[in-house]
Amino acid sequence: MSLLTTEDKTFFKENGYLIRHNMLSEGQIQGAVDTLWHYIEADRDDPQTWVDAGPRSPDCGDHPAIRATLHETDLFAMCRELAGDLSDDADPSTILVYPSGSDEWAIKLPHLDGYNKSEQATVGFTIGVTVYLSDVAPRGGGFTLWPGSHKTVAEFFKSHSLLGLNMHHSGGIVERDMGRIFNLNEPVELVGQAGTACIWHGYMVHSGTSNCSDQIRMALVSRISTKNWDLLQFETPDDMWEYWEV
Ligand SMILES: O=C(O)CCC(=O)C(=O)O
Repeated sequence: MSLLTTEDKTFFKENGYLIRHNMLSEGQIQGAVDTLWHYIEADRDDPQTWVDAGPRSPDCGDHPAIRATLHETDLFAMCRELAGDLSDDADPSTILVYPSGSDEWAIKLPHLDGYNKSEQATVGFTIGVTVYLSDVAPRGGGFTLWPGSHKTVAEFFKSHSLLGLNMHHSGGIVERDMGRIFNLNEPVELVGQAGTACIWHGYMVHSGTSNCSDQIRMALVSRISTKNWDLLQFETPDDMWEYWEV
């Protein structure tokens, strides 16, 4: 049985993302959060120590409790309904946004994600999944994306090299400021309770934001490629959906 309706698929094609709530069980949230707390350099019982704490990306994506949030939920199957046959070796990355301790909220620079760390960069995967392990209120460090930018980017790459954008020095980020290249419309900030997920196109321009709340923004981000990625990664077909299921 399909998990996504025709309307879901049409929305995804048009806007480049889908938001779903309640994608994780209580046990899955608890298991993943407990895993993250092994790495967080702060006192779990003392929220004051969470301000500007670290690390941002604990290295535990291959932990069973973290992997389960993608592979033992409907999220991976939903991605396949959109993008076709996907490689199932993707581990989620952890991205924690700690409370800043300030009321001044800011959206970071809009970017694309890349797949290598060399000087030359290219867009690195087919479809992304961001899932929250904590409740995220507006201005609480939410994942932010620019609806429709996947289509602008696809159009751009028809006449520009996929290797032509700048790789940001920290790696993994292609062209740190996409707003320099495109006119971007109003962004959407992902808010919702733990278990809220956003599935997004690999060409989606997106960003992080600062966290004015008193909670740690806990998210897992999976970047998943089609099984035949080696053959398709430099393809820029006239119809951007040619190799997709939608
Ligand atoms: O969710 C966030 O805080 C930012 C995520 C991001 O920029 C990324 O996954 O590349």
